[in-house]
Amino acid sequence: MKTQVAIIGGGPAGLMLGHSLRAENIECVVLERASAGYVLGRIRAGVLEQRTTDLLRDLGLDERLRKEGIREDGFNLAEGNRMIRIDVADLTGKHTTVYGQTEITRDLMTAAPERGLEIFYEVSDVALHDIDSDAPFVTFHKNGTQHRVDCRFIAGCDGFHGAARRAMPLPPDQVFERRYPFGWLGILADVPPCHDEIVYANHSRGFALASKRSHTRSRYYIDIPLNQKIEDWGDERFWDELCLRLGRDLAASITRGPAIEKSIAPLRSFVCTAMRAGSLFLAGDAAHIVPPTGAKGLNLAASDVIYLARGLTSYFRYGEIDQLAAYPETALKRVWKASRFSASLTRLMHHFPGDTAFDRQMQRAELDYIAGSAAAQTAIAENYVGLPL
Ligand code: RFL
Ligand code: PHB
Repeated sequence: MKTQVAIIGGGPAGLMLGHSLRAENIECVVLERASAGYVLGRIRAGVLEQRTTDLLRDLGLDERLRKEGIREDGFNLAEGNRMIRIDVADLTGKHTTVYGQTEITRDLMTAAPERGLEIFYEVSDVALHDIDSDAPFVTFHKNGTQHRVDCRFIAGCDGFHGAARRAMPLPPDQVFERRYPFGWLGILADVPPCHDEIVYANHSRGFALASKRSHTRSRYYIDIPLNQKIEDWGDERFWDELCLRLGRDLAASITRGPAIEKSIAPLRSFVCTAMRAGSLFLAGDAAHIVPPTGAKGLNLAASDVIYLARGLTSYFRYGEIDQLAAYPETALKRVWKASRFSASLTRLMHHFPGDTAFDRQMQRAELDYIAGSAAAQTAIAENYVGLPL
């Protein structure tokens, strides 16, 4: 088959890009390794920056988001029994929205047929060819048959473990990485949230996060060492530990219930500054990973998509390559700032093995400073709500 843009990966980045291109009448196909059900079963992001919800509004894909998304005007940093509220709305004039990544993905999948966005699920052996030329192509298998997609550009939206980045020549000086010595153990439970806004907690026992998906569905995380497994964490052990880490007052508001999902996500900061090689462009987690502290990953995927769709539109509509050529530089500015914010919030709210009493005092002093400084709170709020494009 022949198309203008072959998109590899049908997660949020691939689907948002596909819809953005179809809105400009650009032909594209999406190739996704997993089944639609599997993609929807992955519980991940929950907090959307205003720029991300604006993108979905501009695409006319926010009907359910407007009804079911929960507006959040602030969030909290907790330490022991003290809570520092960051009044995001007051400090920035903007807000975030709680709406699950699963729900966005479902909305984008549902609207695909009516917008002429073709998605091939359960494809295997995706391989990229001739990316150095103006006529690259992608091959893949589906139901035992090999297919070939000829195109002008390939968009690698296939996440951190995908095929696209591996198809690029990657000099070591274009890869930047930090691995963290812990992961987040997350559970989803059909119980009312313990607080009406998100709480990030730094307790002497470790990190905890209280979030939600709706007024009746909670999402909680604690950090655990990388050598621990899900089987080590029965529901009751998780709830006990969460209550200890969130402090007395929040613990009193926690409703326990069976976990309907439980997973571990290792934390990593990763930036591949080669976001383009010839006719191949990377977007979303394929190009960068941030630790989830600060909720930037999905939002960065959305901003990449906005920049990349603009560049591709300018190329296909006016034959201009400049905006597309500037994509890596433009996108990376935002990526590095979000990486900095996520890494610094991770440092502030977690205990690292080997931390000394001095390191602990530094965290306390920083939290004290934030508690008493409108300037510090503004800096956090503007990063959390999303820096301008
Ligand atoms: P995805 O979601 O990984 O999608 C990539 C898709 O590509 C497919 N794929 C392939 N398809 C074809 N051929 C191949 N060879 C392929 N290899 C892979 C995969 O099956 C998949 O469907 O990347 P994308 O689209 O770039 O989206 C990125 C986001 O998923 C990610 O950044 C966020 O989930 C990060 N994140 C959060 N981001 C936020 O903005 N706010 C949050 O509150 C937030 N919370 C989180 C998070 C990530 C977490 N984990 C699990 C890492 C919380 C957690 C716990
Ligand atoms: C979530 O609701 O899953 C969530 C919220 C905030 C984060 C990360 C994840 O920083």
